[in-house]
Amino acid sequence: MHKILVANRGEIALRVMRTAREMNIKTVAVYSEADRNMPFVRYADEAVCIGPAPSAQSYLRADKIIEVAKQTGADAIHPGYGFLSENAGFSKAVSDAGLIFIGPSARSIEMMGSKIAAKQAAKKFNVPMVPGTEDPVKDAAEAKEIATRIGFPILIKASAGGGGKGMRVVNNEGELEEQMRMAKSEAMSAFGDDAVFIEKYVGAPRHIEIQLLGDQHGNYVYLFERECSIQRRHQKLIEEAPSSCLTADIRKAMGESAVAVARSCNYYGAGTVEFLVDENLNYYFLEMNTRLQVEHCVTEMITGIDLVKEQIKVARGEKLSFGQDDLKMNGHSLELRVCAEDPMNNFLPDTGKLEMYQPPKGPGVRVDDGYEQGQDIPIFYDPMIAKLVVHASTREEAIDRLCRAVDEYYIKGIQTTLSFGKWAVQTEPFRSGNFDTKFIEKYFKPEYLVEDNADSEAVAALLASVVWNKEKKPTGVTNSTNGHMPNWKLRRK
Ligand code: MV4
Repeated sequence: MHKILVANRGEIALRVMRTAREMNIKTVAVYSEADRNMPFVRYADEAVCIGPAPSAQSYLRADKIIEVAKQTGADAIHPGYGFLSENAGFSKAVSDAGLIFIGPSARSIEMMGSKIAAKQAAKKFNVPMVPGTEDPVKDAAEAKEIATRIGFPILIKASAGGGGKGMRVVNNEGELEEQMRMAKSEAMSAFGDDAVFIEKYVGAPRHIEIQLLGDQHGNYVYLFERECSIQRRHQKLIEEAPSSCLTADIRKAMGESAVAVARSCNYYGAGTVEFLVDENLNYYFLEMNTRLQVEHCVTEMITGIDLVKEQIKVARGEKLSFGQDDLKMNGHSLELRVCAEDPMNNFLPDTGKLEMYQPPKGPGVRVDDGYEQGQDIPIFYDPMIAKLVVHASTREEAIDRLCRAVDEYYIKGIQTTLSFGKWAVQTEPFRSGNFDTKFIEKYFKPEYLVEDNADSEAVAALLASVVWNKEKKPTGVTNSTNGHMPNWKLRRK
């Protein structure tokens, strides 16, 4: 493999290109008209504009992307996450064009894309599942039978859904008929497939996922878990590895179940198996994500494995160079997604210009970002602008390190989730490890960030004085800051 086309943008495009460069593989960026000045475009050895800003006219143009790969002499395509990464048709089209898709086969993507097919495959390997159905439920009468057997509340889920899309909670028999009808019609219009299935509703579960790697020769390893319970509207905000609630025995059992799910669809490449974990630490298979995930970095930090490098090696047909016993967890890692969203205002997207942008540095800090100072955050794409990842020997030290890094992180021009992250990791439930997917709903109030806001007013005042010193002040007056940034965070919270 000599040249990889990266069919993505922003931080993940850069992330993939960095590893390619370390492996002496050339890179091709494809970009939309909105992204011409982005760092990933400059970082690539070659870059080709593939269309206007909307994704449907650029990053989702499979035909165009494959054409550019051929024109530039790329021999492989890495899809990143989102966009075309879990599109079975794209995986197949790339292979049919004589190129290597750095990801799983079209068949694996297709099987795991159907939640019903995924459950049926996993069931043969005795993977634990929430009580419910592994077959499509045709109508309300059948749904009623199932609900009577497993008891309310239940969840109706779309087979073609996933990631929380197309789910409906049903609390009692009275709601059943209406919810079935709505679920099916929603599934039809969203996915073109009205197949639904039913599960017992697990009230306040944890969301824990297992990272795995498989090669094309049937070898598998699991790279332990990521705790992803801190999320909002099915968008994760904080992830960590390891989870503070698993025992070594449960970790091993979940790891082996995850590998069984991967085996059930002859999976190869990097993949993630999602589980729900209840308060008694029972775990249940939810779905498999057939891509490199946003939060893969926390796994890299605790295992020392470069997941993109392993993806590339597997795609080249190599055998995994390590086995399960070679893998050890080292220390603790936390990731905070830095999104252009306003946590004080219902996490609404906040677009605008990154007037100032200074990421944190120092021991145990990794920032995977996609923008730089002076750039506009386009409205066309995901609002995540960076991932702040820390690593330390213990969970407590990782929390302190994340807080320190948030203090150093300096962003002006847009609201971000940084203040939320610092608040969240310092709460008692987070510190004690006693939290679930209802964390934000249960504990968060926008007022809790007001103190941070007062702080940013102090920052604004200090900045004004810097500008005044540099630009407006009559000459002859001594300059106490020399135009450098003052110590702008006055106190630790
Ligand atoms: C569930 C559940 C409770 N019971 N299934 C949401 C994402 C999708 N992968 C599955 N999801 C859920 N499935 C049963 N049987 C609760 C959720 C869920 C959830 C799961 C993980 C992380 C956050 C969540 C937020 C709300 C609901």
